[in-house]
Amino acid sequence: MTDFFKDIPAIKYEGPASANEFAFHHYDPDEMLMGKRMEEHLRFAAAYWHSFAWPGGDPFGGQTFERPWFGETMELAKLKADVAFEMFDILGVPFYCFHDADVRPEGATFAESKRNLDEIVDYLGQKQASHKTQLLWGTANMFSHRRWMSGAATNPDPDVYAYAAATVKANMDATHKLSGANYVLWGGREGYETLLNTDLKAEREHAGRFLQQVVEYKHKIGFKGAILIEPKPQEPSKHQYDYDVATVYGFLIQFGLEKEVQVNIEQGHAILAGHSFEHEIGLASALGIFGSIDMNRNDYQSGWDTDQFPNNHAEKAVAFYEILRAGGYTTGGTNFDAKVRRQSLDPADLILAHVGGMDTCARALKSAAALMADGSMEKARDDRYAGWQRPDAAALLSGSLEEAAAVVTAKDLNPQPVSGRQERLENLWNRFI
Ligand code: XLS
Ligand code: NI
Ligand code: NI
Repeated sequence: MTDFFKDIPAIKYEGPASANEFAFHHYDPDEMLMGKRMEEHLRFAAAYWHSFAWPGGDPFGGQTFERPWFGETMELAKLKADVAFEMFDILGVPFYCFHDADVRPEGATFAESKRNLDEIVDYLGQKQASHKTQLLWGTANMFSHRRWMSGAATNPDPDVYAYAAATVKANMDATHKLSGANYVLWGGREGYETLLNTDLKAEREHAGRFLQQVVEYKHKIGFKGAILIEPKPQEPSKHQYDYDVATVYGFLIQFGLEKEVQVNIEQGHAILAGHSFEHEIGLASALGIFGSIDMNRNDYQSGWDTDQFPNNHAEKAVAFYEILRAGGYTTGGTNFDAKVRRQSLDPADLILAHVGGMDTCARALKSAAALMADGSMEKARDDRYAGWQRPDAAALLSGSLEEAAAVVTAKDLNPQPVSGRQERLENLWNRFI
């Protein structure tokens, strides 16, 4: 045991009436909802990078956190892993996620970085064997080091493409070895700063071939997890190629990957793309590519991906309703890709940020499940589309445009608009929040 979280107890469910800060007020892992334990619905994951690798910098100032594991040695990387698993134990989270750069020191050469990764993967494997927390997903950091500044798979330099291939291969091997449930690709630098120096067509094609190679390799090594793309419109690139769910779907279709790859949807990224979180989830589900969630919000004033813990259960309830409508997660989960603010220096801040996020999601899920059980919302939706159950309606879709047009004269159609009942449905929602 390290002494980083000393005096912080394991967090238990005490119910909404408890005034104990170090307790869950809404998240009861064993509570049954729609025939499933809450823990299995939510599948919470903690993110290694924000809690253990981020130094607390912003564009105007550097490091604010002083953590005993900061530094680029294997010994410190192991201390970091020890503390990380202590946090996972305190929270009781079933999963965690990491990038290579979060868990191992960068080496002077690729071979050295790879050796460091292999060594820490063995260490993490031992941790997983003796703790509850398992790997939701692994990923490669191909955005921080200066070699990636002009892209990874979309870099104008083919040597960087090769380096990206070696990096992703190493990370897929690591994720496979640790029995990860998914492998994520977020293309922060897969985009451009200015079209003046960019061959957009070539870059997209290279990204498409790269993703095909990732899928080929997944099958070759027998990795059973899902490959997930995490859409984001911009930041750090001015324009990112995997802008949003709809853009990613078009890209997958172009490269024949729509049955192979799903999406990891981040709340803050959805907002940056000008969508709601629930829109992105609902669309991914409609397209058959819903995979997993990064549950972190932006500050709505700043227009940046500020990666804050969720604290508005009413807002998240609508998102969880879409997840329930999609049938819930299969390999995916609710990953807190979220960080405490740079003034939140205390170990307790790290723990309580997660407790608040978990409670927010639990409360949202309970509202969503209650609304689903009530059935009025789905009944209203079914009623609105009931006309499409008629045989003559089905014939409109199976026939031609002229046949559909002819119905108007044959039946002397003059359709009358009906209310969309939005406010009544909003009122219905509010009864469950
Ligand atoms: C950045 C992304 C990143 C991915 C993993 O905005 O959210 O953290 O989740 O590379
Ligand atoms: Ni993310
Ligand atoms: Ni993000």
